[in-house]
Amino acid sequence: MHRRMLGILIPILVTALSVSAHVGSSDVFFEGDAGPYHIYVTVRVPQVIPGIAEIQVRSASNDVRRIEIVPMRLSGAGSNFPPTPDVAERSKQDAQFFTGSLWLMESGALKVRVSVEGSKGKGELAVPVPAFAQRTLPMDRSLGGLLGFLMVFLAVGLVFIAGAASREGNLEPGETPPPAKTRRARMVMAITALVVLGILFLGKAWWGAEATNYKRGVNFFKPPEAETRLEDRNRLVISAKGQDPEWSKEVEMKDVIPDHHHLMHLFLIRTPGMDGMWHLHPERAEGGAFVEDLPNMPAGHYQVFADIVDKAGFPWTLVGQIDLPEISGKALAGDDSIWTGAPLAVEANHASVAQLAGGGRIVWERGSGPLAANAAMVFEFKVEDKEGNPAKDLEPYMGMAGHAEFVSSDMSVFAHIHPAGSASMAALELANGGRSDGTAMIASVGPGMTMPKDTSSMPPEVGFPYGFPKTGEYRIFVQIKRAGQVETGVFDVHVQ
Ligand SMILES: [Cu+2]
Repeated sequence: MHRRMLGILIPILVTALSVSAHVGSSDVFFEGDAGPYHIYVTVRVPQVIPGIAEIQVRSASNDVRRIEIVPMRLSGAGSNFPPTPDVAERSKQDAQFFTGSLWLMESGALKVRVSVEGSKGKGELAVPVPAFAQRTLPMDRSLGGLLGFLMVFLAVGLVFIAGAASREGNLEPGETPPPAKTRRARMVMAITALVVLGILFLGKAWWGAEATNYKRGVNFFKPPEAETRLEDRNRLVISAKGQDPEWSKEVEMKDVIPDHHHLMHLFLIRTPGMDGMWHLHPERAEGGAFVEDLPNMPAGHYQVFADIVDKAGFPWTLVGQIDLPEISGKALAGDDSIWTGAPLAVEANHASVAQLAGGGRIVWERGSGPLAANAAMVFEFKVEDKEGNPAKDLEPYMGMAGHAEFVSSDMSVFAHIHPAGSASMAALELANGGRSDGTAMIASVGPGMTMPKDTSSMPPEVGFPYGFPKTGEYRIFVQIKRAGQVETGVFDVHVQ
């Protein structure tokens, strides 16, 4: 938790949004098991902090009686002592759908604990919710006008009341105040006016200091800059620079924690057109910078997104851009992957089949109808082999059935999603009281996240809970592993 920031994030005139390790994608989507119950959770984070988060829980089965929700700190003090939970309300139209509202009182790495009760007993899980103020909202004009009027009315009123009290306070009814009292009353009014002006001045200074602090808090939580440079022909060096000077003191690169096997997940997307995507895993060098020896890459302009998780479990995405010359680099290894292909095609955006480089394909079971912004859904994909049969050679890729990146054409939205949803695996682990590399709890979280010893039992389907944050054109990169080879399927969509 960024304790010092908590102190200065006193919310005045602000709106707040919560974001995961993502850019421009504020809601939290989650799929997992609360004991015997499989549930889908969406957290729509408040416009103001303190503010009200809207929670939606859908149960996959019809045997749930009661759901309780409560917000807590993700880890550390406070994460073990929840306030009294709220009971989520069951929808009258849909008995498996529950909704509730929760006050989020502070910024930082939070979680929402969901307790489920039903015919199979009780179950519980926690959804990480990184909450922070995103911008400052100007005061509503009519409210400002009203408050201004009241301020003038009260200030002037106070001066006149003080004057009247001193002039006429101990007169008989009907008696005219003597000139000496009138003079003294003028004096009292002048002094009162000075005192009132002094109070107003101090108030303005206090207000200004709070507003400045808040603005700094807003900057603190903006996506940090990925500063990149090329060394020795193909060595990319990445360091992070926060939007607020305090950031690098609070979030130290030497303390970031691994998230599904890696300290950093680096995405280089060739722009415009998004006709190439490199998903790499830089190593941390001395001093906290990250380095990656790049593979072969064509010259071009690249958008940089780099996911890290700080030691408190708060996910950050560093954002940057770099122009690269043609690079002849090292061979791909480990979990690194590359996709190159046709540029984003807005016209033909309803294709639901993506050919894979290895000969198979990924079919998106998207149903018909347009895609709407702000609708939570599960994106389900089926992997087929060359013959069109369900693929039998799927393997876990970095501990999971798949990874998906949802990227808008203008680069304002970037979301790295897993079968368990939008939370980082490391935060999920912290939220549920485990260790901090996201892979230990994989057996207990959600379908598609199990890591069977016998790879022949990996199912050919993978699903990702997510919702587009706004309208526009998006490219979805779906990444899976088949027979030791990472494959990427690409889908272009228009979101209404
Ligand atoms: Cu991933």
